[in-house]
Amino acid sequence: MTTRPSEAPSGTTESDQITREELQLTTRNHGMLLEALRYDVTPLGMHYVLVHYDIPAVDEPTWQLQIGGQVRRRIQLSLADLRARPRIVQQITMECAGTGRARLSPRALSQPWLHEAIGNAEWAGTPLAPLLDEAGLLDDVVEIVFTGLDRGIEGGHDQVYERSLPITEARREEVVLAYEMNGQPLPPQHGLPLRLLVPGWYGMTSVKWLSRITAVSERFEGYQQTGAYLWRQHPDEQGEPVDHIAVRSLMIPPGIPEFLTRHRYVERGPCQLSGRAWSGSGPIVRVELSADGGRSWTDTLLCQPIAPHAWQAWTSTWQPPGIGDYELCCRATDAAGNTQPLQPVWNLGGYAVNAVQRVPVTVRG
Ligand SMILES: Nc1nc2c(c(=O)[nH]1)N[C@H]1C(S)=C(S)[C@@H](COP(=O)(O)O)O[C@H]1N2
Ligand SMILES: [Mo]
Repeated sequence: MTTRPSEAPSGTTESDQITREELQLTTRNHGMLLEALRYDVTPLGMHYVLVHYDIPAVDEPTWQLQIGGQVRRRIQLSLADLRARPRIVQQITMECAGTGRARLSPRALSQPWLHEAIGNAEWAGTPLAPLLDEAGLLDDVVEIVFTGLDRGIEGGHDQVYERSLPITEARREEVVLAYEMNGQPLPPQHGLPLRLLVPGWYGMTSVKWLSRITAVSERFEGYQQTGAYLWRQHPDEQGEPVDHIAVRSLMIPPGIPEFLTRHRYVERGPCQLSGRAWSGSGPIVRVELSADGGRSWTDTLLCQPIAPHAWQAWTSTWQPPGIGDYELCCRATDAAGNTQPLQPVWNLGGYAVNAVQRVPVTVRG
């Protein structure tokens, strides 16, 4: 458990208001509209998008993936070469590690997500492990570094977007280099022409606009690895890397919204509720529902996962006892025994804030 600092640390804001910089980020990046929880596979364009810098310009005919570093044979592959390799198609639920950040105070000045940085797409690509075998990793290799084409400045330094994975993670059979999303070539915002996908890990691991894969014999210390995505309370703390997706559930907000506040109105009578739940330590074993802000809970009907790394559907019929105001919450528990907390747990970067969703609802006569 964590405590929030008495003063806002630098790079954070205590304001309830969204700052100009946060607004700028949220108009570039977008979440998935919660009503899209109704689709098993998130339609193209509705999946959340997060782009740290700019979407890079890619010349597809000349684009090549380079595999090198501590390997016996360097490999270069065109998109046609990659498409000619073994192909797997899998549904993967992705989530940004910053989901829930805007529920914290003080909060890190970054993308101020509430709940919606999620999506479940059908990705097609070629498995990474056989490519690593063909390149032949030297004995002293400890990690694989994935480099994107996008550049920017972050933490006061020029950056290319790069992240690494330990070899055992990089070799998991479901880790793929993806060139299609929902049966279409990757859209520019999702990584055209090629991206890494690491099911079960938060989104920052799944490097977009992939250009280089490098085997290294020392732990990678790039900014996105050691400067960000750390669970910590103070800036001078080393912190714990944020990696696997924390257990979470969401509901489709019922009834109709008031335009500005998005407060929900439902008519009197039985109310059908449904949503999804997922975890990087899945599957989900239980989803509960509360209509009194988390004081009492009832089990919902939970479906089996469609695929090992896809979200699971849940449904429940809520019988409001009468007209009035209610606060609906849903809470998931995964196979590893993790349950969503009732209140957000503070951390400096605002990562993995998986507290239960709260949906205020008025039942009308
Ligand atoms: N090259 C590159 N890869 C990246 C990013 C980026 O900015 N550049 N953003 C990461 C983050 S933080 C997330 S959450 C996911 C978002 O993927 P999506 O936009 O396809 O949903 O991509 C990851 N891969
Ligand atoms: Mo992210």
